[in-house]
Amino acid sequence: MAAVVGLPLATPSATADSPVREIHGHGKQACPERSLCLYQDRDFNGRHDAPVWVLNGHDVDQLSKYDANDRASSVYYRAPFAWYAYLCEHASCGEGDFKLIHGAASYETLDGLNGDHGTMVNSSEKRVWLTDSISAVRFGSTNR
Ligand SMILES: [Ca+2]
Repeated sequence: MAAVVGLPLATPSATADSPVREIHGHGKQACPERSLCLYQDRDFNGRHDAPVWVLNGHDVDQLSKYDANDRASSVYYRAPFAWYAYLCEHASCGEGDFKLIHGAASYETLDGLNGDHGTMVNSSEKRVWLTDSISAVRFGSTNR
């Protein structure tokens, strides 16, 4: 299987050109295919509808632009396993904690995950607590 390196993971269309759109819902089934979904609350918003920020595969250096900074508490990446993304503590994925996730992965909490600290080219493994902390998401290769 070919690796996806440095390319958008979804083809933008005229009606879906924003890298982030906010929907309301709960459960993993609320996440559209080929999307990375950031849920406001734990356990994919539990049993109640709440904000879900849907990312379409384009890097987002500042979730604050979409009123989504430091707000996500669970994540589902509804995509093939070969796709991957970095959840970052700080804007532009600068120095700080981050977590590499693969397509099909889901995390009902973002607390105490095995992640990394540093920059994406120079980091060391550590446990990360990313609940209400994610500020940026990068997709694809680190070689960009
Ligand atoms: Ca943050």
